[in-house]
Amino acid sequence: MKKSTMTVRPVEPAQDLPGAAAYRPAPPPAWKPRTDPAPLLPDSEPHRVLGTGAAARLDAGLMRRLYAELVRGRRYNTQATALTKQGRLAVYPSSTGQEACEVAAALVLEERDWLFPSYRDTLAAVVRGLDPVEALTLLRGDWHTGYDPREHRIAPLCTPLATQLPHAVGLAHAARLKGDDVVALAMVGDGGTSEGDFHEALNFAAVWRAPVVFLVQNNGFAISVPLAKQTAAPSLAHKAVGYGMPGRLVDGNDAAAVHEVLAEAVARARRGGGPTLVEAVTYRMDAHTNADDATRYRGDAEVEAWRAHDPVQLMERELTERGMLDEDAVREAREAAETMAAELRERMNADPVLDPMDLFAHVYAEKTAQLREQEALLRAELDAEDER
Ligand SMILES: Cc1ncc(C[n+]2csc(CCOP(=O)(O)OP(=O)(O)O)c2C)c(N)n1
Repeated sequence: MKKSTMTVRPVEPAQDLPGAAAYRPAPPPAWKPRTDPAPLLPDSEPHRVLGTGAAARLDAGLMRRLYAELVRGRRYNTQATALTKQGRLAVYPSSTGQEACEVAAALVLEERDWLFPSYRDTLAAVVRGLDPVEALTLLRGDWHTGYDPREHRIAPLCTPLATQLPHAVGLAHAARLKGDDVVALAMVGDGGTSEGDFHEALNFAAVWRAPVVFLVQNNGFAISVPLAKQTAAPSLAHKAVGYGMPGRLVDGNDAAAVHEVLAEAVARARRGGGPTLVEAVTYRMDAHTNADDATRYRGDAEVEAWRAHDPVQLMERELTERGMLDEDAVREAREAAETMAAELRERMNADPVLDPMDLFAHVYAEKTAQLREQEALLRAELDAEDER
């Protein structure tokens, strides 16, 4: 076969073709991050105050108040849990082990601010001033909320995960538009951070610089689901960076540290600096609720390791060592807690007096014809019952 003498011409680069320059895309404008992510990143270790030199700057009055509320809070948790066993309370999601977060969150707010708790945060509501029995009406099954949210500026204890977060953002944003000096603090669990509402709330809050503080209590579990199966993020506080707000990590059992970090975040929100995401690393010492058996998904060793880092003892030790708390003050705090528990027992042991007609209250601003008809029927039945 005759050998081909044809030479293959290399393909000319496009720029050499006539007119090619016209099609060359313009280089993109120089890219830079829209915000410097460095100041938004959480520290590599949770912030601690107790047991460190930093405790020297503590305000004695505030620390004693935190301590007294921690003692009362622990007693509230054990008493409410006991009431579930006595059939006086349907369900109680205990915050034993998490009292530092509950107490600090409540005390850091001004009266004009708003607290948005989840179902685990009854204690925060009580520390903010809500009547201890009213705080349990939902969990006793009497009422959906059981208290007037406006009275103490405490939104209803929220059972659907993370739905309280967009509520908090909406309220805070509206307040800002109206020129009201209000900060909203919303509490959520580690499991709640996987909800769409968490994402939407944080995104909206950051874009509009809403005066909100998001407090995530990372207590290790969402019922039986451990954090490792909940997120692949380096920490929950790191999630803040993606929204453009600062993320802060704090030891959630150190009430002084939680108060300090939250106070900074509240001040930032108040001066128009926008929202902060705070992750408090803590541990749920009790089961998820009285309907859960925690021994099925976690070992005793883990629980015991956390018992050695107990929020009430941490504070008591620090204040005693610094001479800020004497035996009398400890006894006083314990006695006040016992008095509260005795009153709670007594009041919860009395059967609630509920009016069946309340079924029709608070459903519609203007009742429908059908509802009015049903209301009249029930009224007639109840009157007939009374006459019998
Ligand atoms: C939208 C929604 N999905 C599922 C549930 C059921 N549920 C109740 S508590 C819970 C776990 C929540 O864990 P976490 O957010 O970590 O809070 P914790 O109970 O530990 O305080 C789940 C899945 C719910 N209440 N709401």
